[in-house]
Amino acid sequence: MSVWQTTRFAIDLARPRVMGIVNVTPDSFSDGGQHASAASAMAHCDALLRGGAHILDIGGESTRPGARAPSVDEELQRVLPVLRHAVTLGVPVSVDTSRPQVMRAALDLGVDIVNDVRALQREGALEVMAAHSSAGVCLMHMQGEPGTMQSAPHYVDVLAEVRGFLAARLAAVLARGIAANRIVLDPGIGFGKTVDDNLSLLRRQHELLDIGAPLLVGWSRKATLGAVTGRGVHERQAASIAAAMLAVQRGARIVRVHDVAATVDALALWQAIENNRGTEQQ
Ligand code: 7PJ
Repeated sequence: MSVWQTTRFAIDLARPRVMGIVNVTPDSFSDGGQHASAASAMAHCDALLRGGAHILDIGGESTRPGARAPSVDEELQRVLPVLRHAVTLGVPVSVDTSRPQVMRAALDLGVDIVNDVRALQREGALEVMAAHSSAGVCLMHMQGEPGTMQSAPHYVDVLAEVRGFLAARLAAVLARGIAANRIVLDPGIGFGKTVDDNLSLLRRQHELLDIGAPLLVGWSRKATLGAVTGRGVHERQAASIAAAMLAVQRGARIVRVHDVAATVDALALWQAIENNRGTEQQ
């Protein structure tokens, strides 16, 4: 059965895995500033683990349209204290970044996984991963750049394009000597895609399963769920769980979510059905 090999942990993908999202973005209205945001992110790591998270994903750069990119130093100051705490918690830790300097600092700290929405395309990123080839990596598809990607997404065939991109990035990373069992792929829900594109990526997700690496997906609270349900970002838990379940049912092995405990419960039910629990009584 498939395993995602990372620096310290071999993550068994025979069962679906839940990656909990930890955002470290400073609240300029709070007196504590940087310190307060780091402390609350650390507390959030602990809360997600109590909820049953299998992996923690920690990021300091907002990819929302219009968000100002922090400097490298700012991003390091945001994420490093939280990563230092997270690596003591006994679960695999992922850093959500596109910057080679942040990847290197995180990997030097013992972080297990690099999660890059730019799929290691920034100059120097492949070299950092090659120098830390025992780490795991998630390669995500995005059309365009966060600031402008939602202005006019366009595809002839979104599945074919996402598939082609992920296959090419997988080949590029393999060519740098990173083993296939350290790599997972992500279609990048909401990253330069219309509502219809995102729905197609779920409907036809099976077309992404034989590229050569397990699939990770993130539907949690995304705009497509708002478009379908008419709900605001903080009212999308039910739709997020439904999307995570549908993605797992269609072959995704890891789901990246905000609402960890509820997703873990939903997937426990899916797993019980999958294991044929109950059939012994019939
Ligand atoms: C994703 C991510 C995703 C991966 C974000 C948000 C936006 N990394 N980072 N996949 N989304 N691998 O969570 O709404 O979908 S940030």
